[in-house]
Amino acid sequence: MKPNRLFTSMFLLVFVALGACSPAASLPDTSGTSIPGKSTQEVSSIPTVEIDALDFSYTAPETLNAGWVRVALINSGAEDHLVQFLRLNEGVTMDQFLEAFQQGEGPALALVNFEGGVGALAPGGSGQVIINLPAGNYVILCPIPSPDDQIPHVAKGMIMPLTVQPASGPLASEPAADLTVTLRDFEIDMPETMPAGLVTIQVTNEGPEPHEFNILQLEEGKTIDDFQQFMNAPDGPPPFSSVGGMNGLAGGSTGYLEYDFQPGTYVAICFIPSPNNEGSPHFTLGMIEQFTVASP
Ligand SMILES: [Cu+2]
Repeated sequence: MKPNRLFTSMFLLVFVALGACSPAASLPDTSGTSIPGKSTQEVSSIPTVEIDALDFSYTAPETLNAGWVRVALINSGAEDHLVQFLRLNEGVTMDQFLEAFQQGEGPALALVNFEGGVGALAPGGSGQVIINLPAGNYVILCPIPSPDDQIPHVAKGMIMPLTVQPASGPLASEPAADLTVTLRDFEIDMPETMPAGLVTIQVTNEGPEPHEFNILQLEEGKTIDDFQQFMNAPDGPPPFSSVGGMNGLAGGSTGYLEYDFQPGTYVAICFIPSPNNEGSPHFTLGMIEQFTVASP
């Protein structure tokens, strides 16, 4: 190829690329304006990190900046997945964490701080949360067991180290919320009905144990009793599907769940085990609520 020909091709490429981009670029930026009373600038100034969940690994950046960050998870796998951010305690290495994990969930969780994440999503699902990450060494992982062999995904490779470096430049401000959900040992304090459509929910954990606000959508006509029955004695397909939520937050911390509610019946639930109660999951101790989303 002659030099002038190359130049022409490059020019054409750039021209075509610009042409393809300009219609989108000239559209007004509508991101964040669908929530009344919310400042667009505030929403758009929070950086977004995209994480892809696969069977059984993550595609995610290795480094993030400290501060408020929007975590957008897509489940590209064939099983349910979530992403939990765990900050390793000062001086704890990933290897030490993995070693502790061999001894059980309890010893491993004693070495980390729960920093939130996106709750369990069915295959093809997506969800997003806004969490405030302090600088430090992290792991992200999925503890969900496979339905066929009951082996947790984390043991199949669904764990990844991640570094959160001290922020440089201005910090994004904390988002504004439309609704509040409060978690504590052992209850979920929340409205009995949620509005249809896009809402930002402030999720605060008053502790002392770590808690999560995971959301399950019940099949048409099913109730929380059907859910309980299934958990006690699984028989046939589950009467619910996993539709995201806020994953584990340490006691005393707050995160935000950006959620687009469809009409239906739901269960809010915390699956985190309690070390003070023989490892019983929190929902068996009271952290489970049914709620509805009415048609708009
Ligand atoms: Cu809990």
